[in-house]
Amino acid sequence: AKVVLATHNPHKIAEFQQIVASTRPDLEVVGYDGPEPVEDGVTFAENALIKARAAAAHTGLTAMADDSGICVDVLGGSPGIFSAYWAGQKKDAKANLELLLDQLADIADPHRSAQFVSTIALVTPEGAEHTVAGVWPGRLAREAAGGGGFGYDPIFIPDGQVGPERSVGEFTDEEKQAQSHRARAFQALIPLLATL
Ligand code: ITT
Repeated sequence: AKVVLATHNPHKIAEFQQIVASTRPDLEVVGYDGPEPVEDGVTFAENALIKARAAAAHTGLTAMADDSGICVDVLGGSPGIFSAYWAGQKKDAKANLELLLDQLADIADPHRSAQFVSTIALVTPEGAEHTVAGVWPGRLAREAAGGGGFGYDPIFIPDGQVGPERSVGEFTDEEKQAQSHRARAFQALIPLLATL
């Protein structure tokens, strides 16, 4: 089967290609360079559906879209759906994570618990729609570490690590793709892909 991945974020394309290669190698994932719809939903699922619907309509193919972000408990789930442009419309990853660290600096929260969330929408050209979600629990580091991944990876420390704790920025691509929120959401999507 062939699925178009409705994203303009090259990091997401690379990550999905690795995740799919190790779990559903028969699935052909192609990129999307069509028009970008306005993401005016108020949940990850709504925004993922908006992106997947636009790509399915534009290409006539089954489309998959990821809407994702980091949700910080003490901030009531923010940045959440606003993660990509937390520090402004430029989508500057370094400015975003620095602002988030600044916001946490003045708050007494010893745990700094947070989670990465990925919601994947799957939309067929016939109009069938599904959404699935994956969550990666952890906490925010005090400072950025590592140059791997993208976005908030250098300040996110996943739970359940054996040995010295590292940020996702210090993970290898293989380590990240084996356990990320995106990989977890894709696992939940696999049974639905079987029907394609
Ligand atoms: P598309 O809408 O084109 O897919 P986008 O990057 O704008 O690209 P989102 O609106 O879903 O996508 O925003 C996701 C943001 O959440 C992303 O830009 C990062 O800031 C953050 N994020 C999501 N997944 C992440 C990950 O695996 N590692 C680090 N940060 C992540």
